[in-house]
Amino acid sequence: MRNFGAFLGTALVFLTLGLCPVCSDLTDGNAEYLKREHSLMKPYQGVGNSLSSQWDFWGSTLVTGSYVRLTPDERSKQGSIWNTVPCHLKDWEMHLQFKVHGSGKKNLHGDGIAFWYTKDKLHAGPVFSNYARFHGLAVFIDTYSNDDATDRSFPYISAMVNNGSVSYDHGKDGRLSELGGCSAEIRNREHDTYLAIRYSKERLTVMVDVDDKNEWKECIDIGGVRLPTGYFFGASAATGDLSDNHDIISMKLYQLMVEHTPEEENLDWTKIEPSVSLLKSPKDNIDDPTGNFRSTPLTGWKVFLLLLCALLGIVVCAVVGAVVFQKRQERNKRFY
Ligand SMILES: *[C@@H]1O[C@H](CO)[C@@H](O)[C@H](O)[C@H]1NC(C)=O
Ligand SMILES: [Ca+2]
Repeated sequence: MRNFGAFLGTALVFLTLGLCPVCSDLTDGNAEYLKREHSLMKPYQGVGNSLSSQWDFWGSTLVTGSYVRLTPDERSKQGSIWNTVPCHLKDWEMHLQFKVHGSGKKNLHGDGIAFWYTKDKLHAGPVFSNYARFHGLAVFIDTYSNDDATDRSFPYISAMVNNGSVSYDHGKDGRLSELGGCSAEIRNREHDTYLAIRYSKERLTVMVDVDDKNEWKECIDIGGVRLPTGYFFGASAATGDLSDNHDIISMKLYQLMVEHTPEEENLDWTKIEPSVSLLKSPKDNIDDPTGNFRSTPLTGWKVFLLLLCALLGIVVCAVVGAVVFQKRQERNKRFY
């Protein structure tokens, strides 16, 4: 039996080792790498339409001491906020703290918030109040299902990379151009809701933290994404016949310390065309019934954890089996 104990102990050590890279997966608000010139934080000093301002705002956007309201809970409002400093970091992670709330009942509210990393800023249009043929990255927090035929649950978070050739289709909730997505209950929550968007080494990862558990849950994770440096961060929101308050509490940008090869360093990163090399075309996207975490491959540690769980299961069965066998033998001895 001692051997089983030792085996179990070893397995637990491996389990802990296996989990550690997961714990430290995302930047843990390390202030050292916080980039103030790309961050928007209370009390929002330097927000406004002055020459020295690092953030411009447009439309219905209202800046108070505790939030930046892109739209109020009123019909036909459009608002946005844009970082005026182009981002020259190759590897970054944006933490967006937001709040979507309003008096509308279930499914009678809209339209949501979009996060942007694009060539142009303050370019108004029909996509959550921004330009539809944008260059760069968009992450949509879509609270209203425009497509009647949809089987997915809203609010729905999705990502899109565009080189200006494709128009986001609002009537289809952008389904034809999306790279991946997940459903998330983000509306009228009592606690804080967060979205993390990480771009590093051609990999785009979107995580959500909306259940007040202080942990990131994976929403989108895709490779082969190419984005240039020198684009602008922004956020925008719009209301139509239905409405909501769309508030940004903070946008915190962290620099990720990542090594690049000399060849990569010598590239002119400002000349990169936004693109995605997918194994499948985004148009082939079909929903899985849960609408969750699709197109997410099993990464190394997940496979490892699965194997480990299987192993632990076998160990537990073996231990229980051995104990039962021993007990039975003792009982048998007493009988004979
Ligand atoms: C833009 O993307 C489309 C497909 O999404 C592609 O066919 C086209 O070549 C791209 N244009 C440039 C300039 O990269
Ligand atoms: Ca929609």
